[in-house]
Amino acid sequence: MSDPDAEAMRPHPQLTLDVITIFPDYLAPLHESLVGKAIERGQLAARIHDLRQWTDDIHHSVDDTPYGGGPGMVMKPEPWGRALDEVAPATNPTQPRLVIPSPSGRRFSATVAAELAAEPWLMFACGRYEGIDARVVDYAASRMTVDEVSLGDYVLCGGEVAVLVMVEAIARLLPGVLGNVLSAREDSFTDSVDGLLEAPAYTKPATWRGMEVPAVLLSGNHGEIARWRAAESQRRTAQRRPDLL
Ligand code: JD8
Repeated sequence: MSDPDAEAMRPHPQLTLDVITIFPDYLAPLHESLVGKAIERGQLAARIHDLRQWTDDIHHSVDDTPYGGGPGMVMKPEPWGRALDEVAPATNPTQPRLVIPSPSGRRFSATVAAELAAEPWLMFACGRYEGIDARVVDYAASRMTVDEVSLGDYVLCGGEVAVLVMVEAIARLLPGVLGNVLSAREDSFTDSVDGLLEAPAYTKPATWRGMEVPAVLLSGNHGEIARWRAAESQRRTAQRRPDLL
């Protein structure tokens, strides 16, 4: 983007993301596919920061042994404090919402994704090891809204993958990010529609390895197709996810 006119024509991003991590390369997938296209179009700004730039010792240490003993290491508070202060200066009246992936956080869902998609600025703090010194959350919360968010009840090694998941779920809710504006609303789990699983999808050829596409989908009868899909949604949900009914 070296053309100054093209730069001037670039729209302001609908959402700015700052991600702080000791593995910036882990976030490279953000530049692919739908999220990458949103960045190219200027709808989304994503800045990935290496936490080690805010270390002050020769070894660029980000972790230390836990007070009280126990296994593993804990992320030191000082680099995190400097990172927060530089990315979102305390004197700035505009503050991001801080999302900290954590197995003890509030469970991520379509509702949380929609809440985060409504914000102009999100900062993600990716922990590793046994997590981040707990005082960092309190320090950040004195200045900005902080959410600890969990993907689910299984153990990851750090917050990076959780950020990839959350950003993909958030970005597709931004107006104009998906090619088709309708498809975001109608997808499974948007909880806005009816909270059912989708009917199965088919494309050409109509016969493949002896298997036919359901005839109703080839009928051109849109009323009947809609009824068939609604019934399939109901049937599949009852079979696979009865908890949703
Ligand atoms: C952040 C460090 C690993 C956490 C010891 C090994 C989310 N659904 C989820 N499961 N796990 C995480 C998650 C795990 C993380 C970190 C998120 C930072 N770890 C640690 C404490 C116990 N393990 C997650 N979102």
